[in-house]
Amino acid sequence: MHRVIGERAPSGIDGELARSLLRSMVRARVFDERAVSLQRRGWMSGYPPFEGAEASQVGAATAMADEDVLVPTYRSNAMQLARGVPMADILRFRRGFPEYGSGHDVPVFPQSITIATGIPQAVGIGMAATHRDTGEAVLCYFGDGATSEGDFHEGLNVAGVFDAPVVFFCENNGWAISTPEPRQTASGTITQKADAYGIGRKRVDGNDPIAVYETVREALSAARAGLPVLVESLTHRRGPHTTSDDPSRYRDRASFPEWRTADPIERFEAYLLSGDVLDADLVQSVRAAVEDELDAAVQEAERATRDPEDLFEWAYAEATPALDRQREAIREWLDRHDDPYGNENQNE
Ligand SMILES: Cc1ncc(C[n+]2csc(CCOP(=O)(O)OP(=O)(O)O)c2C)c(N)n1
Ligand SMILES: [Mg+2]
Repeated sequence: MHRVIGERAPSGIDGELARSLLRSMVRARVFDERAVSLQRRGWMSGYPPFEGAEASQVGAATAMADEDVLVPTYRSNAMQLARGVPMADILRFRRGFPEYGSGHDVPVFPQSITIATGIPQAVGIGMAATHRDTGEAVLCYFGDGATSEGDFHEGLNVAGVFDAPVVFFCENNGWAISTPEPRQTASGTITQKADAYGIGRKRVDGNDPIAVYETVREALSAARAGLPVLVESLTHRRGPHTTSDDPSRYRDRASFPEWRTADPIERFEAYLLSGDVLDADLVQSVRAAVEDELDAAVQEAERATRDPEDLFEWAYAEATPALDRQREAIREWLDRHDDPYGNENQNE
């Protein structure tokens, strides 16, 4: 029997919004788990899990207006998912086929893997929106480690001077690979750096999706009105940096407070159950539906195959003589071998 559930979560937030945040968090978690297991069987060469950051990323993504632009990194796949980027696109990108997209219309830039490069780009995107008077704001995602890069300081400085409509969303997960937060900066907080550049600042419990949602919503509306904001979302990386990393070599979880390392999904589910806005089986039923969605997305992503000559396609408008020679050498080599890359049975 279906229980009638309340319309308002304990915080006063709309019940449907609270349930939708939880659904997106669970969907992201299941995606993350599947991606790790796909990597473990060699389906893709590496994967950076976001486990532990679901509330931070889903809360922030849900606060964005449809036209707002996301500037993501390799870690922020939960944000792309919550914004509506198809799973198959993310999987294809991670498998090495970034050019095979579905053609979705979510305003999201390619993930930057080079730390902090998205920050000045986001400021440029925001300034262009102001110049064209199109009204969108930009949410630029990056990690605690990015705040030690020159790009961070240059970007915030220019944003402050030109009132760029940008929210700088720093997800402080406590680690930059093996560098812990206290070795990243001697500042008391990351957000206080905003004062130096004359922009707004806000620190939030990144494991509380409602708090992140409300903080980012306010920050985006301040940004639209000409005040860029630096938001620091405090959470914790529960997994390794990437599937190539062994955090047991360096990590000391006990040095973080319990609220920071808590599982955001368990915590939010318990909270909503206590407020009587949730059916007890919601998480299980979302999990089952997402497993099916993933089966289809993996099959779709597997359909992308590469012509070895693509290697020569995406860097130069006109090939150089050296590239022409290399392309010819590969053609000859391919002619001498049947199915040299094992494409015929690569998905078995
Ligand atoms: C400019 C640059 N320097 C170094 C690296 C290598 N690198 C990859 S991830 C990373 C740590 C980034 O930490 P943080 O910004 O906290 O993001 P997180 O991985 O925790 O999401 C580093 C140093 C890089 N990708 N780009
Ligand atoms: Mg980090």
